[in-house]
Amino acid sequence: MKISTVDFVVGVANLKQLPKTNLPEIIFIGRSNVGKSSLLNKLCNRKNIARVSATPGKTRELNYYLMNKDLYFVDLPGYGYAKVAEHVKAGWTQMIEEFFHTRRQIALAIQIVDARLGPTELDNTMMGWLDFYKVPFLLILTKADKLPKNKLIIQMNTISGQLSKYKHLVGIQPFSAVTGDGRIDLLKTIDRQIEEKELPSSKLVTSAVA
Ligand SMILES: Nc1nc2c(ncn2[C@@H]2O[C@H](COP(=O)(O)OP(=O)(O)O)[C@@H](O)[C@H]2O)c(=O)[nH]1
Ligand SMILES: [Mg+2]
Repeated sequence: MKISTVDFVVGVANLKQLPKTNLPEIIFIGRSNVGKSSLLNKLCNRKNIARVSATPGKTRELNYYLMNKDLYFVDLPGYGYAKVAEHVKAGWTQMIEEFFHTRRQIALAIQIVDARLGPTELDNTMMGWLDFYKVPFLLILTKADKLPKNKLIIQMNTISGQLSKYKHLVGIQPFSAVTGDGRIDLLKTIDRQIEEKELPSSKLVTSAVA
């Protein structure tokens, strides 16, 4: 995929505001400060597509970006920010779970974790939901530039062993927003998942014609 156009569409604070389209969606998930905005910007080769909030952890919106006029990148709110009130966290939790459960057009969820730390408890909770609701997901180890190559390989192997229980995990890939390493592979995985998502309906069309 070559990204030619990026248009911000809507910030969804309530699932009733979700765009009423069938375009495939790629969703980006991670705790605050993991490097989600940097990854999105690097992926799109833009300086600042991700809207920056003055108060970290305060934006509770799912930000929809229309890519090349034919798919959405969805930036989910970062979680794990300590200063967020419990009732706000609970409301958000419910909304995200319902989103995973009902949004059929999600082609891939990209779960972003720090390459040095691996998944935290909250990241594991998130991946547990994704797996439960049968959402295909990819684990990205970002800030990979902060680890020497051999350490990165060991980390990938260790984490891959820990995640073998998940049925809907499609892969584990390193990424760096500083060097751009992993960018092409990530775009390839996104392409592949969109193709797979579109297969069932194109099969239908073919058999209807035949
Ligand atoms: N070395 C390095 N630093 C990164 C990388 N990605 C993000 N950062 C830094 O991590 C901090 C948080 O990044 P940001 O993208 O704002 O995180 P977000 O809160 O998840 O959107 C910033 O200081 C970034 O410069 C990376 O791949 N490598
Ligand atoms: Mg951010």
